[in-house]
Order: sequence, then C-alpha cells, then structure tokens
Amino acid sequence: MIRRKIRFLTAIKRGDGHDVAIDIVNRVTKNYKDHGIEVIYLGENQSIDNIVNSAIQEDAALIGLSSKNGGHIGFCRELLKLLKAKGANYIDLVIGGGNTINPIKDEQILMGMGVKKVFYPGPLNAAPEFIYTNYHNDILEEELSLDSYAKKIHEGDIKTIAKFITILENKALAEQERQAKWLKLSRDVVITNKIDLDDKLSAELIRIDKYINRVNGCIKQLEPKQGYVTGLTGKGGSGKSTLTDLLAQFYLSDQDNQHKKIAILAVDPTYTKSGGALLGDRIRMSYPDIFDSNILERVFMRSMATRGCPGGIAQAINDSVYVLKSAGYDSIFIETAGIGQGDDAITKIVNTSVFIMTPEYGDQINLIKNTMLYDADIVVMNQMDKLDAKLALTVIKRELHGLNDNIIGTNCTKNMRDKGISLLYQKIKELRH
Ligand code: B12
Ligand SMILES: Nc1nc2c(ncn2[C@@H]2O[C@H](COP(=O)(O)OP(=O)(O)O)[C@@H](O)[C@H]2O)c(=O)[nH]1
Ligand SMILES: [Mg+2]
Repeated sequence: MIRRKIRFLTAIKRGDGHDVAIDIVNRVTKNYKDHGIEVIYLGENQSIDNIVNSAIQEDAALIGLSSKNGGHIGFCRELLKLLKAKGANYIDLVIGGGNTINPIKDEQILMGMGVKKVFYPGPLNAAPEFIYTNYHNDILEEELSLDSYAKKIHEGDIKTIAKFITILENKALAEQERQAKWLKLSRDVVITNKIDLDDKLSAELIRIDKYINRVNGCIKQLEPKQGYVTGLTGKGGSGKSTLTDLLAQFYLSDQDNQHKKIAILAVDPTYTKSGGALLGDRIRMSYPDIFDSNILERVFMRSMATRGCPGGIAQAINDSVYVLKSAGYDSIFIETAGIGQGDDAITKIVNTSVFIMTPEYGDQINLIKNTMLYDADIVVMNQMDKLDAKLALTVIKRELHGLNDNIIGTNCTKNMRDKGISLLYQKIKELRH
C-alpha cells in the first residue's frame, strides 16, 4: 500500500485579514504525524477566481476556507458555482471560523449547498483527522483511466495537466517504494543467503510495477514542443518566489510573448516526520491580482513538495517539465526549495540556472564553499535595498572575475520598476537565443 499525499489548499477570503486561525490550521495539518498532508497556502484576502484557479492547477483534493468577518454563505455559494462551471466540482470545500459562522442556521445552509464540513473552535486536530479519514487512499488502488490524457495534455487542458502532475508525483512515490523494497530484499539476501520473495511481497511489487508502467505508457505518448527551462535557486528567504513572480510579470507584459504560455513549478520542503509540507510560494505571487483573466489563462503554477528528493527539487520535476512542454508551455520556471552550500541539482535539469543570494552569505570562506556560485549561469544579489548589499555585490563580482560576467543586483521592493530585475529578465532571454 502506498498512501496518497493529500493536497489541501487553504485561503482566507477576500476582505478578511484574520489569519491566526488559518495559521494554526496550516501548522497542525502539515505536522500531523505520518499523514503526509501537503498544505498549499494562498494567504489572506483571496478572490474566488484565484482560489478556484489555484485549486485546479494544484489539483487540490479540498479547499479549506477561513472566514471571520461574515459573508461566508455568499462566498461559498459563488465559489462552489465557479468550481462547477469549470467542471472542477471533484474538489471539495470545507470552511472554518468560530464565532462568526452560526453553528445551527449557517451550517445547515452551507452543508445544504455542498460544503463538506464546517469547523469551529475545539480540538486542534479536527481538520487533519477529517482529511485523513476521508481522503487518504492507496495510490495503487486508484483507477487510472489515462486513455484521453495525452490528447488533452496536447490541447493544453489545465485540469488534465494538473491531474497528471499528481499522477507523476504518485509515480515518484511508487518508484521510491519499489527501490526501498528491493534494497531491503537484497540486504536480506546478503545476510541469509537466500531469496525470500514471499507471495505478499511479490504481489505488491507486481502492483507497483504495473502502476509505474501504466504511467510511463502515457508519458511515452506525449510529444514535447520547444520550451525553455529556467531554474531559480538559493537559500530560503533569499527572494526566489518574489523574483519568480516579477519575472512572470515581465514575461506576460513582453510584446514578444503575446500568445505564449508560462509555467511555474515551485518546490518547498517535506517534513520527514509527518511526511507533510507547507507549500507557501503562492503567497508571494501578485501576478493574479495584476493581469486580467485572458492573460492569466497563459499562466500555470504548481507547488511541489520535495518528498524526500535531495537538492531542493522534487523527483517528479523532470516528468512534469516534459508534460508542460507537451502542453505547449514556452517558458518554464522552476523555483527550488531553499538550498544549502552543495546543492546544485537544479543545474542538471534546466537550460539556465539563476543563483539568488542576499548580503548575509557569511564571510569569504563561506562564499567560496558555495558550489552554486560557480555553477550558476547567472548570479543575483537580491535585497539590494539592504545595508551592505552594494559591498556584497562588489565582493561577488571580484570573486567571479574572469569566470562569470552575469552578476546582477536586484531589489524586489521596487517591483517591476527595478532595473536589476528588468536586466535579469533580458539576460535570461538573451541566453535563450
Ligand atoms: C483576534 C481577532 C482580531 C485580530 C486578528 C489577528 C489576526 N492576525 O488574525 C485583529 C485585532 C487584527 C482583528 C481585526 C478585526 N476584527 Co477581529 N476578531 C478577533 C477575535 C477576537 C478572535 C479571532 C481569532 O483569531 N480566534 C482564534 C482562532 C484560533 O479561533 P477560530 O477562529 O475559532 O479558529 C479555530 C476553528 O474555528 C477552526 N478554524 C478556523 N478557520 C478554519 C479554517 C479551516 C479550513 C479549518 C479546517 C478550520 C478552521 O480552527 C481554529 C483552531 O481551532 C474575533 C472574535 C472571536 N471570538 O472570534 C474578532 C472578530 C472576528 N473580529 C471582528 C471584527 C469586526 C474585526 C475588525 C473589522 C475590527 C475593526 N473594526 O477594525 C478588524 C478586521 C480585520 C480584517 N482586516 O479583516 C468581528 C467580526 C464580526 C463579523 N461578523 O463581521 C469579531 C467576531 C469580533 C466581534 N464580535 O465583533 N480581529
Ligand atoms: N527588503 C527586501 N525584501 C525582499 C526582497 N525580495 C524578497 N523580499 C522579502 O523576503 C521574504 C522572502 O521572500 P521569498 O520570495 O518568499 O523568498 P524564498 O524563500 O527564496 O522564495 C519575503 O518577505 C519577501 O517579501 C528584496 O529585494 N528586498
Ligand atoms: Mg519560495
């Protein structure tokens, strides 16, 4: 049995700034021991459009809304209506918010319109218990009807792309499980000198192989088109997501890209004990607020957890890029999870790699130990608004003198007005051609 990871998208509704409750829910849920719930957090003040579009792209099993200042009935009604209109009513909706949702009158109306559960103050594990009980099934038991997938992916169908990326992530779990089982078996052989492949184990291995082969069969039907992959990496908090958002804004505003599509794959770490993750890169994305729906149709974003894969990436990332290229995405940005000194896995899977630094890199020795500094195609000193940033940029330029000229200082507080970010966008474009 391989337990599916549950993707739970949480958000606070438009006009509501109470974030304490959802913060608690996010923390408890991702930490719920051994249950592997992946929380995708959108943040506060979220529109129905953005919640629904994000839930579809993230292939969330359910949306968890937090509401503290009234209006929950109308908001839920419209949200469910939009999910249905987009053919995405396979995504469930739950809501919480003690003291403002009337437990008798409101709950009856909410449940009547299709909300799956209303949460009130009480035991903190109520949400993860509910999710685990209702959504946690065996990947190998899932019915895989992949027949029309390749066709729909080639047509650029968002729901199919999103669902297939989930299947690719599940395939990665199956591959990990298969490897672990064979490894244990070969260790046992060394110790006992005999192969003990009992019926149960071989049946399980056959099931796993069957699953992997079915998914690979679908991948083989895909025909990837041209697509350029840029990887952004750096330590946690360096500004990877903020820069990705701004690069996406430059891309969407660029006259050269009028009908082209852009995809973002954003990786965040998995907690080993719980198997869960807090996927929080969407909070930094302001492009959904800036562009209208015609333009937003050209953007796809997916958050991924590392799920045990080293180097700040996810095992399913190569397959996912392949799918996105097959769906006609012209430019694909990968944001890694925060990395350490020797993590350069991203360089092997992208066309252009960007290493994002901040002035707080330590001293000269820490600097030269950092493999990405020498391996990246472009080095960025972000947070140029900070004290010492100019000096840090000079030190980096000196260190890379004769090795790499592509060193750029950026300041995200200036948004698209920042010359450095504009230069970074142009540099990526230049390296592509
Ligand atoms: C703390 C608080 C604030 C803080 C918020 C801090 C923060 N960062 O969140 C501050 C002071 C900033 C604030 C501001 C305001 N507040 Co206020 N606030 C509260 C208060 C006292 C507690 C809310 C809270 O955090 N509770 C603690 C959490 C942990 O409990 P909980 O929400 O019940 O959540 C639990 C469960 O319900 C469940 N849950 C909750 N959500 C979800 C979601 C999911 C998916 C799941 C699974 C579970 C779940 O899990 C949680 C843990 O068990 C409430 C009164 C109340 N008793 O609720 C008023 C209250 C919500 N606020 C109110 C108001 C009016 C305001 C302001 C408009 C005040 C003003 N005039 O400026 C502003 C608006 C702010 C904004 N931009 O939206 C009113 C709302 C009335 C209404 N119906 O509209 C209330 C009810 C107070 C009142 N009686 O007048 N507020
Ligand atoms: N002062 C300053 N803060 C920034 C800059 N770029 C990003 N930030 C902030 O740094 C924090 C981490 O940014 P984020 O993009 O999430 O970093 P990530 O973990 O690398 O993806 C957020 O609060 C950003 O608003 C910058 O140029 N200057
Ligand atoms: Mg990030």
